[in-house]
Amino acid sequence: MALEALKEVARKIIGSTTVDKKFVEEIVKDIQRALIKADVNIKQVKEISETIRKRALSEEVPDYFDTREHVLKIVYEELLKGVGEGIDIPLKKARIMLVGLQGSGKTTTAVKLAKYFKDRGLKAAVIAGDTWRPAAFEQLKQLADAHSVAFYGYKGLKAVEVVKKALEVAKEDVVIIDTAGRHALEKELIDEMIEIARIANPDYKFLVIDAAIGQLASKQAKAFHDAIGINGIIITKFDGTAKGGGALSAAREIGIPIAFIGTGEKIEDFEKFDPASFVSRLLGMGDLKSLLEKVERVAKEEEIDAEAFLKGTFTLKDIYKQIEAMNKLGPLKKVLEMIPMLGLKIGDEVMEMTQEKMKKFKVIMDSMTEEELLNPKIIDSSRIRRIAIGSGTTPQDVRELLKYYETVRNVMKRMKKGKLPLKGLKFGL
Ligand SMILES: Nc1nc2c(ncn2[C@@H]2O[C@H](COP(=O)(O)OP(=O)(O)OP(=O)(O)O)[C@@H](O)[C@H]2O)c(=O)[nH]1
Ligand SMILES: [Mg+2]
Repeated sequence: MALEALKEVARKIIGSTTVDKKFVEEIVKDIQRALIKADVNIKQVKEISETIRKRALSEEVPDYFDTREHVLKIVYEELLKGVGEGIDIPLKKARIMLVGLQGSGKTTTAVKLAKYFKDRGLKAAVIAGDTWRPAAFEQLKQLADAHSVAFYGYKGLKAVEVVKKALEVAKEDVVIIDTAGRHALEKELIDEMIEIARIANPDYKFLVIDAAIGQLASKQAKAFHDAIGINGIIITKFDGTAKGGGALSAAREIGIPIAFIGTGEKIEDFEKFDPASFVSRLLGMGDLKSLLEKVERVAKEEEIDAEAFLKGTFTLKDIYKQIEAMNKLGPLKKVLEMIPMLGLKIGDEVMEMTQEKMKKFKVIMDSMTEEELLNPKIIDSSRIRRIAIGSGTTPQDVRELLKYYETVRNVMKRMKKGKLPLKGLKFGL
């Protein structure tokens, strides 16, 4: 898949040593290339890459990110804008009608959708509204049976009649209507579609689009939208094409949200379209969004501590809080894997050591008295020995903690304003 190249871009940003104008231009070119290859509409490619360039070159980097994190965040945010919206489908009673060109994946998707709702505790059924292709009835029935989804179909009736009759008897929460596909939109098909939509009055009319058609999706979606008013798009076969970006940008172009994505032939190969996690995955970053938010939140908490210090004291208690803030981010190793905080390049060994040390420091501080925590100056060698014994560590460990405290304290002392160079401090263990 061409969009895979975006993972490389993310890696390049993370691995960079200097983020200057030249580097930003290079990244922007890489992104352009990846999007064009993925068949994203050229106008959108320009828009996205221009905004990334402008922001990366002009925005001030906040304290709590380094330049690379900041650029990565910009790339993430602009791609997110670029993929368009998702749609929230409440888990309640609903009628869904599927339309689309021949072979786009409607019948398979009907059962995938039914299974999706079934897995979430609702009863689901499918209706065989394709009466044009002789094998359509059996195909849907077999798939439905195989996944214990209720099936309604009546041979010998016209599609409109089938839907009418089925809706009279179907008592399931979610009812999904499969319809006939054609090579192109013909009048007969359009009329039938309009009639089914009128009779069924669906809550959702989803257009099923094969990702492989790339940018042609736009024309297709417009035609269906004009005919019956689509309120969601399902992109299928995202697994098998390099052109997936085309359907994505078509959705954005005509302003219809993407509801689901089909990623394989199996019924399980189906997911709700969640723009944030979709883009995170494109960048190979796991759940980048919540991670970025966490870093920001925790960094802000620390900043408040810093203000307190600047007014008066900075004690071991602040170090304790700092360590706890780091712990809130989750396993340090994982965090560092995703976002290279502070520009530290640390190997596994050092990283484990660091986390170990954090734990040790905490244990040591747990063995101190309140007085010692608030006024570390009073800790002399006999106290150091007692604390070491109490915490099951060595006097050397205790000294190391005190030294770390002093270092941080000195850095902070040198600061004049309320802004904190959090970067150097957080993982400066
Ligand atoms: N790889 C892959 N194949 C898919 C996906 N969705 C559907 N297919 C395959 O695409 C082919 C066509 O799927 P159908 O569900 O029959 O498509 P349709 O739109 O109902 O086709 P018509 O009824 O003839 O218009 C089948 O071989 C499916 O297994 C998907 O997400 N990924
Ligand atoms: Mg079909």
